[in-house]
Amino acid sequence: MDKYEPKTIEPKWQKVWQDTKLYEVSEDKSKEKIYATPMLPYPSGTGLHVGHVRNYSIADAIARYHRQRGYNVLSAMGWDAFGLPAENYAIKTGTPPAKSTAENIKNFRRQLKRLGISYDWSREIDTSDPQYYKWTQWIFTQLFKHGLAYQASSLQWWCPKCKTVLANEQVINGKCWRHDDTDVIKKRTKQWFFKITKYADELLEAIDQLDWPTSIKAMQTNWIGKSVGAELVFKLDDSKSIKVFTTRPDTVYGATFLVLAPEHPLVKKITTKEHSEEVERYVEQATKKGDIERMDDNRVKSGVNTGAKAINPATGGPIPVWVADYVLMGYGTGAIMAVPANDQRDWDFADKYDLPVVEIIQGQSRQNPRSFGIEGQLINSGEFSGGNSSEAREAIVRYLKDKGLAKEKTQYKIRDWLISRQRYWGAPIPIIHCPDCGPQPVEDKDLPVVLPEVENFEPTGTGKSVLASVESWVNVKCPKCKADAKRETDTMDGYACSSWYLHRYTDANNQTMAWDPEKLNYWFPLDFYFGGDHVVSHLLYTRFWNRFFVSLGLVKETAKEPIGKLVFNGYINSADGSKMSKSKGNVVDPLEVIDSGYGADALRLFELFIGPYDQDVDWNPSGVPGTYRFLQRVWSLAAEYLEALKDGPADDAGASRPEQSVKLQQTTHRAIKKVTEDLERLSFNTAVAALMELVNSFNKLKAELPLRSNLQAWHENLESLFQLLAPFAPHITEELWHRFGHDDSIHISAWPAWDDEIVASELVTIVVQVNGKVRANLQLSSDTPMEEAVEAARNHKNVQVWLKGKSPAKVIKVPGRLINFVTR
Ligand code: ANZ
Ligand code: ZN
Ligand code: ZN
Repeated sequence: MDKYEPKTIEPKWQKVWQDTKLYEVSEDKSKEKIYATPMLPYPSGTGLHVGHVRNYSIADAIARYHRQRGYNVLSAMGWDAFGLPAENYAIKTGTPPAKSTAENIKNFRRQLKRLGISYDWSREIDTSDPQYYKWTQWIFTQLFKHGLAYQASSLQWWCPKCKTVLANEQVINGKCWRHDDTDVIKKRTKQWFFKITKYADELLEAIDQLDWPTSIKAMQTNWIGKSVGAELVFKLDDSKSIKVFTTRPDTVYGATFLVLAPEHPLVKKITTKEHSEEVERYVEQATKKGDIERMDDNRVKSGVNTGAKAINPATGGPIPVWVADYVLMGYGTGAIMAVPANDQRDWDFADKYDLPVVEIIQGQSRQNPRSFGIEGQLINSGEFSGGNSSEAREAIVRYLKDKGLAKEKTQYKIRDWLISRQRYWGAPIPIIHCPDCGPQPVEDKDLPVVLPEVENFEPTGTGKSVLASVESWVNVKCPKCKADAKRETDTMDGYACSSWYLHRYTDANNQTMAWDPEKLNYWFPLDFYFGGDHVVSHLLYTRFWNRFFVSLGLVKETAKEPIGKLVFNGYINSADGSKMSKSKGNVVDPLEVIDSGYGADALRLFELFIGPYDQDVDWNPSGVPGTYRFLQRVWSLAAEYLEALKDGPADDAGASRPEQSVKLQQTTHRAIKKVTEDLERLSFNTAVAALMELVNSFNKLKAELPLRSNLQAWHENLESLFQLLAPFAPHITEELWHRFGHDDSIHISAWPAWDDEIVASELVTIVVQVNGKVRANLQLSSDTPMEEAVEAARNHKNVQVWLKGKSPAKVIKVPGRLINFVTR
């Protein structure tokens, strides 16, 4: 047979699959569905690298495995096409983002098609296509009409390089997510928000039942950050009071001072004259620091006294009010009651500035080292002394509540989702500002609001996008009163577009609505979602929007959570462990690997073999040559079989060895069980290892069980191997499947089944003697009946030689151990 040549067979099958629409699906109610798709990529100028390929290989293995199992499988691809890099590239080169993006998409599509992934390409989406963002805008107007999209002025993160505001989720360790060398700063601007906080509790509650990795669930839980506590009131005088948020109202008797955030509006009003200069100076330098720095608990604390005093609502005594930057304005009320006896930060602060400490938990001061944040028996706490702190919590709040000095309060860390960007390359926010009617949503019939073409992409830096300078586009009539009005000139951040593409895939070509709920409800929720990023952004936003869609009746109640199993893969770093990036020139291009002759199958196989899918790994340049050699071994086995088949059955067909074919069958069944179970638990690397072992075993067995004398057995077992390998290496298996005589695709053939009895049965080695001399060893299943064993032993070639045509006078049998033919 010819040689294994991926470069001829891969394009051939890719074309056949496309021509026969093998992976295109519709809502076939007679079949069970699996919706399994990877996160859509941002089509960067760099193209795909082998890190992306890991994600797609994993996703495709799962999709193909289920397709072989008979499911109706939806897997699709699209482009998260809006975004800053295209715009920055336009600023540098003058190439319009629409043009460079289209080119990048073309490149990505070409790369992906060369990988032979089983997408339903008829559902491909492009978030920058007006036919798509028309519906992104429609969703915006729906959110607006339901009070879930609003404009507000607030201090927001701003990246000086991007010249735009950022969402909290886009600030990583105080830097811009796109510029890890650039500190973000706070700027006061008027921005658009989506009210994700309305769903905070629901989103939090549901995390528990998600079939997601624990670490990812914990990250979302912390991001939402629910704290149950109370708001306590500390009076300054008859007209002024300070509200604090605390999770430990039970420690209020130990609150020996208050601390305001430097930005707190009361700071100016309550600071006494003699402290004002010092306070002003402190506030000025404190507000320049980032929250990240300010939240660092290991930092030496600093602060200043305002000179003001407030009344502790529990003790009735006056306590000093300080200002310190470890209290953040953006959380709770921006003020705290300091309980140095039970809070480390407050302790450090009190220690430094010599402020009083009142013990409120029994025995705490005797502990060495002193412990903070603990519960225990209350002391110095008026009528609550003697009780347990956690049990007294509610009672203390009730007691203060009766005096009008407390209320229960639940606080969340999550903030509303900042969505507006002062950038060009995004979906225009479909709002018209009317001087009389205020902001009005663009009417459905006028959607999409198409992004106008411009010549100069440079952001103005004034806080407005370049769209503000396109007068013909900006000036419109108010949809309500028809007076002169102006369009909103901000665009939506790309995360809006990607919050509903999973919905769009289910009805990607619908021209009259975002999707037909009937179609969506067939596919939703996703059974598998594959990605390795966007934990507190996309994965949270999509959950939020989906709940909103449920409330509109666009998604069924039972799909409130849109994503079933989240398969969160690790990264692939370059061989030296550093991050792959264009600037470092260490990006491994999958096409280069494929074109160097190894092919997509070897690449994909290696991406799965490289290690447990959820761990970060370093690229190994000798990996693909290794999996390529493995595929060659598979090819050679098939070739040998096909040669043997051509030659016809061997003359010595009688030499066929049932005991060895039992072993062959058992080897295969064990591999089927192993690969299936590994796939079910997403252990791709061990599944591939099991296939490699299977091929090694076949090669060994071939010596004992010649192909030519056992055509039938080998045919069946080799086909099982192909079917098991098909989800990982779809081209070579398709080719061999057809060479073995099939007309239909292997990918819709079947998933091989195993027989537990065959898998479990023990093989025993039986020593065969002729006249007391060892002449053969037989491997038989332990439950082989003795007559069959004797028969097999007699038929063994070497035994026949020594029997010299005589029939034995006596047969000595030791079950499971020995057969001795005695001829004299
Ligand atoms: C008194 C107290 C005593 C506190 C004690 C803790 C332990 P989480 O769980 O993160 O919600 N706090 C409240 N607002 C703050 C702000 N704007 N900046 C910095 N710290 C703030 O934390 C709530 C606790 O963090 C609150 O409870 C408050 O300190 C502090 F033994 O109040 B606690
Ligand atoms: Zn930036
Ligand atoms: Zn109007």
